[in-house]
Amino acid sequence: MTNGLVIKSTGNSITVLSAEGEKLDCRIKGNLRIAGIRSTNPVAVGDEVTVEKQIDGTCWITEVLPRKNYIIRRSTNLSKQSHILAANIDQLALLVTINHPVTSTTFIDRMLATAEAYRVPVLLLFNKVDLLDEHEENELNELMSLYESLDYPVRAISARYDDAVKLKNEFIGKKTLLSGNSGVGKSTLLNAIFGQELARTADISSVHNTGMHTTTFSEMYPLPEGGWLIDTPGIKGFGTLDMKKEEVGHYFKEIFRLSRDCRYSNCIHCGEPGCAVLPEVGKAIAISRFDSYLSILNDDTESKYR
Ligand SMILES: Nc1nc2c(ncn2[C@@H]2O[C@H](COP(=O)(O)OP(=O)(O)OP(=O)(O)O)[C@@H](O)[C@H]2O)c(=O)[nH]1
Ligand SMILES: [Mg+2]
Ligand SMILES: [Zn+2]
Repeated sequence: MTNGLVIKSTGNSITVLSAEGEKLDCRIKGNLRIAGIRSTNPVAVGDEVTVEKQIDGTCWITEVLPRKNYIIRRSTNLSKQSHILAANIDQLALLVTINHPVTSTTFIDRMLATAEAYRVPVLLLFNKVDLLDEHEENELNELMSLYESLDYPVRAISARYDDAVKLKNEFIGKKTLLSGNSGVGKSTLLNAIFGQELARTADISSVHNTGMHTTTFSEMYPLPEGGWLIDTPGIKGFGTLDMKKEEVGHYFKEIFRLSRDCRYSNCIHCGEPGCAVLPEVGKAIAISRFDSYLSILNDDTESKYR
């Protein structure tokens, strides 16, 4: 028996880095169950696990140690199946592109709300700024000041070019999950930070192909200076967690702040008397943020966002 860290998970095969520094190819014991979570992957990258080594060399994961946190997603809102992107992370680096592909504000806000729910700090990285025309640059500036005003650290970068190296300090000593839509440049950023082609990235010629995932499994890479970067497949749809309606507003910082002055403690800010939030939409609350809030609140169809 040994303890280890799950550093790669492709679905059927799981790589565990043992406490002794050995990489073990592991399988999951059929009766392994994690209390309370129904997911397609009971073991995720970032998990601390116990491994049992058979005499014939086969390694079985027999236990997943309690998680500090995890980022989970449901592939669609209607499906009950969820997938754990990573566990025990210190930071979520959310890559966003204004164009090629377009990242919707709904997607950004859903990710932010999820991170808030698990109290995971977020670093917002606006990538591919080299591609922006004047109009898109204005959009970038608007979004950057919006999220800055909400106290999220934001950066504008071009991962394909060298300035990503300047970001390295943000990652040292932490387990960071790289996340965002497919094609936003997660693997490109990872390679830039490490200064070598560790992860496969999309061909330059296929930048405009949407719907194709280049990274198909999660893997974590150790930084020589300490810390880990976790590359994940791009997220398309993003189902929400099982939040109670009156809870959703807790994960939008500015809505939460104002909601303390609502007359009713279970106010969902949809026209209740004495609501302190609704009158501030378009003023202290950006319309795009309130739209995202409403989209989570009314999460019964799955077509509204990507
Ligand atoms: N112009 C420009 N292209 C970039 C930049 N960053 C990444 N790209 C390109 O965008 C494409 C997609 O990059 P990837 O790193 O494969 O994207 P990904 O987020 O890992 O995508 P998935 O693995 O499918 O989730 C590649 O052709 C990259 O070269 C950038 O800063 N500027
Ligand atoms: Mg990738
Ligand atoms: Zn209210």
